Amino acid sequence: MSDCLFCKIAAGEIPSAKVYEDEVCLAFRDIDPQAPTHFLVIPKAHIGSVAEITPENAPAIAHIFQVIARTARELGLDSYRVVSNIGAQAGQSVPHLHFHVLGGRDMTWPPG
Ligand code: DGP
Repeated sequence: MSDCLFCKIAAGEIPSAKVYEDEVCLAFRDIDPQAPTHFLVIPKAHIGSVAEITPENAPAIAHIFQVIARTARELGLDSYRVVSNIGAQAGQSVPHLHFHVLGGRDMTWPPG
């Protein structure tokens, strides 16, 4: 999508602090980190949110979770949280599917 922030980051049109990249997805550090380690993993193809996961794009999502596990391990995390906000009420501010990966501090539950 031409006016999508994360599509532009995926295409390299807007710079990001990349921690992993392949043909399917990109992982980069969140601009407003909420934990000592906080990165986002996005599909390069535009998907609006978890609510738009389908049988057709599900292989990319499975791949992204493998990337999350491997990248978290490589960044030294052995305990971390994976979050995806869906819709404005849940706090989604960028309408391109992204998984937050947060670690390096104690977490509370339930999230606010
Ligand atoms: P959410 O609120 O769940 O949609 O998360 C969006 C996240 O994206 C938020 O934690 C801040 C981050 N973010 C927004 N704009 C940029 C940007 O231009 N670069 C980077 N690296 N992160 C961004």
